[in-house]
Amino acid sequence: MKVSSAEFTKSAFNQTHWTIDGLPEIAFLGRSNVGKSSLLNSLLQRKGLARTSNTPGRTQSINFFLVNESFYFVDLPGYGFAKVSKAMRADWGKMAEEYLAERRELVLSIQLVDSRHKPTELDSQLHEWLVYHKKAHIIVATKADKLSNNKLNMSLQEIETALPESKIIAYSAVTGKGRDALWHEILNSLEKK
Ligand SMILES: Nc1nc2c(ncn2[C@@H]2O[C@H](COP(=O)(O)OP(=O)(O)OP(=O)(O)O)[C@@H](O)[C@H]2O)c(=O)[nH]1
Ligand SMILES: [Mg+2]
Repeated sequence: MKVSSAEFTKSAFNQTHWTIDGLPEIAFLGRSNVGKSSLLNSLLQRKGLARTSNTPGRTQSINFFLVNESFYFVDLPGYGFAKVSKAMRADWGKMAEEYLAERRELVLSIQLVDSRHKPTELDSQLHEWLVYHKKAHIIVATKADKLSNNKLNMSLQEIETALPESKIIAYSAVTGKGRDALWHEILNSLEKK
């Protein structure tokens, strides 16, 4: 995929801030620190476009990035980092669930899970929500460079058991592993629009 332009458009803290040009959107979802912003930068091959950090909870708003002037990547805040984790109904819930439930422009949700760990309870809840509401989605297992091939394969099986019936792609923002496969899925969902 040739990315000829990619730019930050805006941060949204509520629905009135969402973009209004009707272009299709691909959303990145997952717990804090799982690698959402890194994945977005890696796909676009733009270092530092979406801010990344070791501090969980870095991305607090819904951030829109316009790609090739034809669709948006949408970076959602990470969930499950606040100690007061009243599940998805807490802060994350309000903003993100409203977006997921109501956003017509959304053509694909990319759910990120850490390839080194079993999916968490919140990962499962989000996944069940996506399946139940029949939202087009795909699972990306991040930080694949941190595991041997053998361990990665075992981990992918665990993820498949925990989050069944969804396509899973292993990804590394460091090596670019999974980049072509994920772009393929993204372009497919944009065509279906
Ligand atoms: N080795 C490795 N590190 C990664 C990868 N992706 C992300 N990281 C690291 O993981 C940390 C968190 O990455 P972010 O992209 O900021 O995570 P995020 O999901 O956007 O986090 P929040 O915005 O806080 O929700 C950073 O230190 C990244 O450098 C990867 O594929 N491989
Ligand atoms: Mg982020």
